[in-house]
Amino acid sequence: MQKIIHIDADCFFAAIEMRDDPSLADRPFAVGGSAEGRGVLTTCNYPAREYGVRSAMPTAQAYRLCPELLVMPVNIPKYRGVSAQMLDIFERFTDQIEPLSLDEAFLDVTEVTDFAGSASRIAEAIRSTVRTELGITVSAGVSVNKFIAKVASDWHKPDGLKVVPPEEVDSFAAALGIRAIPGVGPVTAEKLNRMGFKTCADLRRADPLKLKRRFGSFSQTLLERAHGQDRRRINTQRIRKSVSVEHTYSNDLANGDPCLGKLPGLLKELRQRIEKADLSGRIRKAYVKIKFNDFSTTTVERVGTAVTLEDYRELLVEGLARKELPVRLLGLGARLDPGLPERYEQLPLRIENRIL
Ligand code: TTP
Ligand code: MG
Repeated sequence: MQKIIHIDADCFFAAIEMRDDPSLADRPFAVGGSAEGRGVLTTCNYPAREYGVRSAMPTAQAYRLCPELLVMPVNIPKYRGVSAQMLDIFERFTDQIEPLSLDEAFLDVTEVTDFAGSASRIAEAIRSTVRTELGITVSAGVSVNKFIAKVASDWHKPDGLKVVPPEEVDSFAAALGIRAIPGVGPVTAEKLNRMGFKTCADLRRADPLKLKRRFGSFSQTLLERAHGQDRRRINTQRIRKSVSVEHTYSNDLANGDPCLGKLPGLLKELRQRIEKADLSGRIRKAYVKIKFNDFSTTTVERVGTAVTLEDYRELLVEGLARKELPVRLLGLGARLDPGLPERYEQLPLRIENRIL
């Protein structure tokens, strides 16, 4: 059985601004574009939520609901920094991390032996570490799969922990409204409502064939979630750990100068990739990979924050000396500081498009 923790920061952007200016904490406060510029709010603190102010709401509308609302401009680089710090903290507990957005991640702690392997205790330790080191609060959900853990993290928000132990998953899921199922938006919910299904318990009684005719392959997911089941694993691939280029040569290269001669071209390509993905600030190591014509592979690496021809030349010379064989493949790469995962880096851009 899996042990999954879902972490989601509380009013993330607003929490960071409140940390940096505590006078904001007790008054309704939001982060977003200006009303004059027809801006939209990214988020707001909990006092503002009492007035009905919400994420993605036009700022002008928010002022109508709450005239004393204070709106601060968005500072994405600052929030990205805190996001990376959160990720660093998670990594002290497990390497099985799947970030979903700037303030949200799944952690698989099934194999963790610290804290007597207790996922609840790990979640509490993470929450308190984030609070002490970063000055913001996160809520956590703990359960046997992603679906239930994610629903649970919302349960006692803000600054809450909800654990759904294995024996309670069935009844916990039964009571959920169908909108709790990821992928069920307003349109699907309306269709399901018209078929008489409002809760997961209702959905369990559905005729699978009818459901299939209506929703195709999604019907399987619907039924699984209705029973509190979710077989999806943690996807750790989203954290980019390196950037590289490599070439397999149609004719093996003689071990020596012909290989060194390929370096400038490969390095040019690598630099283009680094630039395109905006990764230059995250380089921690340079490495060279060599595959000899006996198909054995070797890599040589060294610490460095820049990718220089001189470094790669030295690494390549060192690697080539390991075997006196012709070379099939050459690769150049840079290992990255975990920083922010790729998908994640795109998120603020999407947000910027939407609100600014
Ligand atoms: P959320 O986790 O959805 O919201 P939140 O952290 O502000 O509040 P909660 O306590 O309910 O979790 O989103 C994280 C951040 O992403 C949020 O602080 C601001 C940004 N965001 C937007 O820019 N636009 C949006 O529409 C949403 C929902 C969030
Ligand atoms: Mg959040």
